[in-house]
Amino acid sequence: MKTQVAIIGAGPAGLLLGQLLHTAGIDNIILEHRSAEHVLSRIRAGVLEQVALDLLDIAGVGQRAHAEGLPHDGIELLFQGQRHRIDLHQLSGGQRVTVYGQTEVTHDLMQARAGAGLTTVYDAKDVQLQGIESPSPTVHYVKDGQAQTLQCDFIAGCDGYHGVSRRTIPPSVLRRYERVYPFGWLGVLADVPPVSHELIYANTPRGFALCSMRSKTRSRYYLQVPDGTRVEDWSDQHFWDELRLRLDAEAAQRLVTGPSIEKSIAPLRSFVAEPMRHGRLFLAGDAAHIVPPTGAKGLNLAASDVGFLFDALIEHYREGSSLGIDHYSERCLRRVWRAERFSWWFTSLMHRFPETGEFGQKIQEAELGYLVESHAASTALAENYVGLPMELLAHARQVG
Ligand code: FAS
Ligand code: PHB
Repeated sequence: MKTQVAIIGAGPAGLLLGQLLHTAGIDNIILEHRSAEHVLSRIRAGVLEQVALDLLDIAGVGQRAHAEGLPHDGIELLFQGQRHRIDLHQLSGGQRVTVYGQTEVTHDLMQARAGAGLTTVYDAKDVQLQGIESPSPTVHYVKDGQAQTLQCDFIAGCDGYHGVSRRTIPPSVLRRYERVYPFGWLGVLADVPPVSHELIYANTPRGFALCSMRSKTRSRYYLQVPDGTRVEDWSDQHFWDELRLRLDAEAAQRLVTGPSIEKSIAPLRSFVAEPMRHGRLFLAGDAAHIVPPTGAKGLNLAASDVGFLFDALIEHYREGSSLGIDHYSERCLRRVWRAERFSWWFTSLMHRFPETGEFGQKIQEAELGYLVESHAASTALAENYVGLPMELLAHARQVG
């Protein structure tokens, strides 16, 4: 088989890139090593920045996100038993975020791709990338026991943190930056109405909690749990009881509980691999970077990487220019590191770090008290949370 762009991974990064390239008439094939059902079964991100919504619109798949997504103008910070609203819309000069689950984004992109008759090879095993430093790289894989080869001009490594793409960049070239946190997030999805119409981020001496949602009838809650916690040790009742202990009295009283439809633990880490391009291989999304989900940046960074790559590939194929390709890594990493900083800062502010003891808790409460009283500090939080401006996308916008 032959294509212009081989995309490794059918998560949000790979599917969004495939749909954007299709709108520009650039041929692409996606190789995914799991089934479509498995990809859709993963419960992950819940908050979209405007940039991500814009890219879904350019890809022609934004309709449901606009119709069913929940625009959010603010979030609440809970500490010392009190909730304080951060007016994102007012502080960011009119911007907002949209609550729309990653599962729905993935579903919409899968449906659009199938509708366009584009090729996605699911259950593609033993994917290997070769010749990434040559002008005609190849991808080898096994499908139904048969060895296959895909020839292409470029490879987009959208295969997440555990994928094969990043590992194909020579160790002498790749630089890794990482911080692993001593805790994870125990998440529960339940068909119960959200405790509040906006997200509540809680800093408590018992640990962090987050109250989020997927719709007006489906809620998503998270509790900070120590490293090594096993999900089987947490009954639904244990989860709801602990969540109540981390909420203020009004929210604890309003909380509606019910059976979990999904329960899992996500480890927290900050990670960046540089460069995000080597030869004809481009890394995008979790393949290149991981953020702790506190700042709701993971999915949104994947979208902005894809926006930069889409812009660069259009420029290459339409104008024969390599400017965007040559600057891809630098353009992505500038935005990646700012999101890494914000996610690290917000995680450091909101979570319990045993090693910093009572003094650390008091310092966090002092910073939170200053933050909610300071217009400057709240503005800094708001403009990072809604997403920093992204010098888009001259070529991309012409397509959309
Ligand atoms: P993904 O990991 O989503 O997709 C990569 C795809 O590549 C997968 O389908 C995988 O099966 C496939 N793949 C892997 N290796 C392959 C190979 N060798 N060959 C072919 N295919 C291969 N972000 C938030 O903003 N908020 C959250 O609350 C949040 N929660 C998260 C919880 C968990 C458990 C995890 C792991 C991440 C979470 N994230 C969250 C971040 C998450 O949303 C990512 O940012 C997002 O999935 C990134 O999308 P992709 O880059 O497409 O990577
Ligand atoms: C979610 O709804 O899954 C979610 C929302 C905000 C975050 C992280 C996760 O910061």
